[in-house]
Amino acid sequence: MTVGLEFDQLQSSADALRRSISNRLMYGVGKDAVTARPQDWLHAAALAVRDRLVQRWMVTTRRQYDQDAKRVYYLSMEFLIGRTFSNALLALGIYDQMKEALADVGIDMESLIDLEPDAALGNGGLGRLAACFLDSMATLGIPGFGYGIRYDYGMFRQRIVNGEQVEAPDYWLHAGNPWEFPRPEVQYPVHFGGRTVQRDDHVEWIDTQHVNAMAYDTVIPGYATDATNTLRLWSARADEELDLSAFNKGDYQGAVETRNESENVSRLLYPDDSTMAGRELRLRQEYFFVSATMQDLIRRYLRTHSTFGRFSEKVAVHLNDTHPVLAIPELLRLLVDVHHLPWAEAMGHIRRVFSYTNHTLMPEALETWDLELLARLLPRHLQIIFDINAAFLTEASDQGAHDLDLIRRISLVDEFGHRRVRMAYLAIVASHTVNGVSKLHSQLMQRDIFADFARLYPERFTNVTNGITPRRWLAQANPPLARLIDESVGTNWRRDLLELRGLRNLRGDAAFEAAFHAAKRCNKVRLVQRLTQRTGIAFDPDALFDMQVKRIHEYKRQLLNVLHVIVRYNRIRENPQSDWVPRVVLFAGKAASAYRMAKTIIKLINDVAEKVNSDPAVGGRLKVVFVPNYGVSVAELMIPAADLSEQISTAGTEASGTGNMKLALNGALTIGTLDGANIEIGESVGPEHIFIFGHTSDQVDALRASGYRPRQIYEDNAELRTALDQIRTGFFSPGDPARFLDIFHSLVDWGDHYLVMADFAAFIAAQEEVDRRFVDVAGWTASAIENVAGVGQFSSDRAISEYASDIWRVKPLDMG
Ligand code: 26V
Repeated sequence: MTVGLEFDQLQSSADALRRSISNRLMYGVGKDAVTARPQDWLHAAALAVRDRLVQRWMVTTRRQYDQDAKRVYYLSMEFLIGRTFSNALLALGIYDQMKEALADVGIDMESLIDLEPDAALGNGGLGRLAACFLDSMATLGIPGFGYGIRYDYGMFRQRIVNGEQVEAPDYWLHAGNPWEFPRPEVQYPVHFGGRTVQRDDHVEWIDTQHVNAMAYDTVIPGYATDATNTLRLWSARADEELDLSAFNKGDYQGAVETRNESENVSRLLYPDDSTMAGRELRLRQEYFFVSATMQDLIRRYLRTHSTFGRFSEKVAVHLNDTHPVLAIPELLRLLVDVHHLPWAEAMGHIRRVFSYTNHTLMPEALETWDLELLARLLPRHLQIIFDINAAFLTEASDQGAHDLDLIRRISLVDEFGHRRVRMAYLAIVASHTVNGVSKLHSQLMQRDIFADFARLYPERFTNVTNGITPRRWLAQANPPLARLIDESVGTNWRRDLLELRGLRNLRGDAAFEAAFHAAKRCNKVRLVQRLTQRTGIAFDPDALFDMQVKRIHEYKRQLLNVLHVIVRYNRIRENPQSDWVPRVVLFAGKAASAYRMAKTIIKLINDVAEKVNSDPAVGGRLKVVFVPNYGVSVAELMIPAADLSEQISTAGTEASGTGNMKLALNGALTIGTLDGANIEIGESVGPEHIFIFGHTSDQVDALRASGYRPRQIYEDNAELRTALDQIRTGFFSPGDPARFLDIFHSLVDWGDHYLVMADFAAFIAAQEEVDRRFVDVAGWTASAIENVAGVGQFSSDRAISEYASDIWRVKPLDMG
């Protein structure tokens, strides 16, 4: 006789939450109210929230099985989740109740929120996009799984010491992670090395070494729905058997070392988003997580199906850039070598399940892997890649591509110099759909880097413009504006961001404009307070807050922004009596640790800041602030406070940008080039409400083709020359006058690859226009409102709906 399990039905009143927190503190954390530290309260409160998520999670999982739903596997090396606590509270609709419950026991919730470490398992845009997409998939009820790596060390913490970036390890798990469920029962071996042998009817991969991938699951709540999804991250565990043999030989120390070494594969996130470094450990990471994922996906499929006949009806696998592209040869290997499917049938499944998003046109960031490294680490996969290539090149020839030069260009193996596999080409050849992330990017992708493939398979290429989740980037980050919008057009914008269009009906409503302005000011005051606490710098909340927040990269042109700052500084000093519009120019962003120029740019920003901020002649009318340790939480603090959003990449380089969307949604006006999604943002908000300047991508091409001469611009433009000479001669670095010589030379003498000089004059003119517009408070506020009202289409819900219907062909789960 057994008795069924009985659960408490968890309620969401403040009383019920207080009871849950007390129980979790006592029985989960092992503390009482006397001994509990703030971290313990946070942990207990997080567990109380998690319990409520789990209820929904079970419901969703059950429905997925009952409905035999098609599932999306979103494979990404990066998930930049940030904090989970308030996000989950808002999703569950228990924010106020939790605040009350904690207040009842004498705890201030806002201060607890700040104790949670960011899950910073990503570099920048690509990783944050994956996190926004998880949020939208759950909210829309799309049965989706995020799959990635549970790095012990996430994105490094950035400190600024003497104006320079100093990196510190981010051991984000130090206090434990209340959001994850370890699944020691879900482990798969991942093999490396060894050799292949041809048996009668199949190939065997033998003499390998292996490490186990163990699953950790995190619940991803949908907003205001019972639907939830799972983020499954893999952590490396050495195999017990493996070290037994070493122990038996009496080599205890050796055994522990081997163990550690094999577990290194999930140790750290590579903090480089600029160059393809080609490190063996990185390749191991890529294979490690896709191998475990493909094994997991097959197991899940076979639990409810006895053959692979309906595989592609039930499975969609999405590759977030090429980093997980080894999933293709791995799935082929599993289907052919392990499950003994004929090659042609397996290849058919592959082509129906995979899709791939490209996120960059920069040649140095396109992945290629050395053939010899692949042969050593993954010999069977290299064979499979060769086989795919042979079949593909034959097919291409059959389609009339007899041109030897063309065949060489499209081959998956780059034969020029050291032979390398071009991972993007492998992704294209094996996927049914390839997309770019903004209209311009998708066009350029087809015209330039993938031109030959776009001619061969035009139907394969498409665009899905990126989006951001309004839950985190407006509801959570900007409470004053969210409240105002609720009062004006209702609360449903959280689920349908196009409803923000309703704000246009309030055009000319002076009371609404005043309230909007007040909300912005409130965010600016909050930012000033927090930065003054943290950095000691004080500044005026009524100044124009001009923000460039993103990774530091030459193509993003923080240098162009700095040049404007210097010119403005020089103008103020020359004309101190004039009516200067007060400005605070804020920068934030990390530089890849090996990217010398990016680090020098950070130092320049800080040296300029020191000079400008301490000059009494400026009288506080210009301030420069570098906010350290940019990440999701710092972004949530900064973005709502921006008046002006700097999106000034060289046209044709920024695939989409998503910070541009976040800033516009929070009522900042964009100053930007016609690049990435800026173009679509401009179309949506209207040309009067955005400051567009500079060369278009076609003009960039033409200028480069006609022989670009930056030194000429230097010689012709006196203000620019002065600014550059100040940089060159140590005006900002008197103790080390040669510090910025490379910056000077890269712009003036070494080709200025990103056309900073060519866009300088137009940028300064656009900034002058910004000043003129900002002094008209009502006019500026009206434009800011038009920005909020106009960017509804940049919701990640819209993006995910497009992926779901046009690429993955999945439907939302029926939640009854
Ligand atoms: C690049 C690389 C290069 C080689 C190996 C390691 C590694 C890791 C990360 C990256 C990231 C570069 C790609 C990226 O983040 N692209 C950004 O994607 C955003 C989302 O689509 C988009 O908005 C940005 O414009 C684009 O730069």
